[in-house]
Amino acid sequence: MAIKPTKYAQSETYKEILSQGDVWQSVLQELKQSAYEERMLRSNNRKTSWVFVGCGTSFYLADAAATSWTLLTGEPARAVPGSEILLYPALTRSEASILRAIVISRSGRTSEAVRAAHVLRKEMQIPTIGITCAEKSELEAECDSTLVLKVADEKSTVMTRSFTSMLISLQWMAARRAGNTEFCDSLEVMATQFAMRIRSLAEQMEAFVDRNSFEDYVFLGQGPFHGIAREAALKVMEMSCSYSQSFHTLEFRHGPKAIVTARTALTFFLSQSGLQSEIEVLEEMKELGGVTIAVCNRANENIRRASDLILELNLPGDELTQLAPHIVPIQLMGFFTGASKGLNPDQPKNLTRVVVLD
Ligand code: F1P
Repeated sequence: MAIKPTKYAQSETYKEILSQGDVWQSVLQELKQSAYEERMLRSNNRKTSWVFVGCGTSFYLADAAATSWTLLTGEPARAVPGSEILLYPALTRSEASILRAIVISRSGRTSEAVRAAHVLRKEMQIPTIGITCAEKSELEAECDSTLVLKVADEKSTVMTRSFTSMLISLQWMAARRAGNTEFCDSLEVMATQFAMRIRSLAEQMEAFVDRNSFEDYVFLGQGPFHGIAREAALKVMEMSCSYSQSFHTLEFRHGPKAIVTARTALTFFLSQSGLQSEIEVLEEMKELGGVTIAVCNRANENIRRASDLILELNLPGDELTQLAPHIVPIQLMGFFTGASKGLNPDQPKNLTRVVVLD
């Protein structure tokens, strides 16, 4: 679907952000055709616990994937940055139950991720799965098996469609492991419908950033949406060099709300599971004078009253299928805010596409 003429049409990052609905559909088709998960995910009926590993955006992906995994399979799962496997291996080695590891890396070349896969598989004898967007990577050489999502790879330095595509793939694998084919089908419906929604969300966010500028950016989410809030904070930092933080929504009352002013943008990733409690925090921050942004599936009257901007996804299905779409409006916020500050989101300051250590 052609991009409407915009001053950003030449930007690889912008094009890749807008390509997500379409790319997700291709990723789900590839997963359906691949016998990948049969081999690696076959249930051994003994409670397995999972450790998800990554660095930077891939660590926050690990966070959202681990919480999704537990909600879909009932198996314990947690996210660990690659550096913790290397510097504090005892924290992982001590796990009593059967452990499996999933190491996430868009490039498959991030030193901490590749070395972590080696330690997990070779030194801890933990079966290790890799997931990446690059073929024949160093990570693949260190893992028992690797899922390669070539179609989701990107030229952009910051991770956008690779983040959402790898997250959706891990959710799909968790649902397959749990025998939940209905969830896999609803991911396909979500991807098709979101492809039709993404442009109006981009127009909404572009207009909002044109009208507003902020000193502080705060992102709030509970459960699986907390990993999304952490990634949102990183995206705005990476693309616009702004001061940005993330918290569990209800935790924001316990001190951090001290920073709220009219120059603070507070973005709420509203879940269906915790909606009422999360709306109470939204209303309280509005009363404190903050500028409030709600990213939700469907807005009700209370949300409309307490929000300066509402990004409504209007998608069918389980709230977990809407996890990846929730980050897209904030990828756009980071992009437009960076551009409004005269920065080039395609070449973010101080960043390289991969962190390779000696
Ligand atoms: C991870 C990562 C990116 C970050 C930057 C440096 O890369 O930290 O999240 O935006 O591009 O690399 P990878 O291990 O997923 O390739």
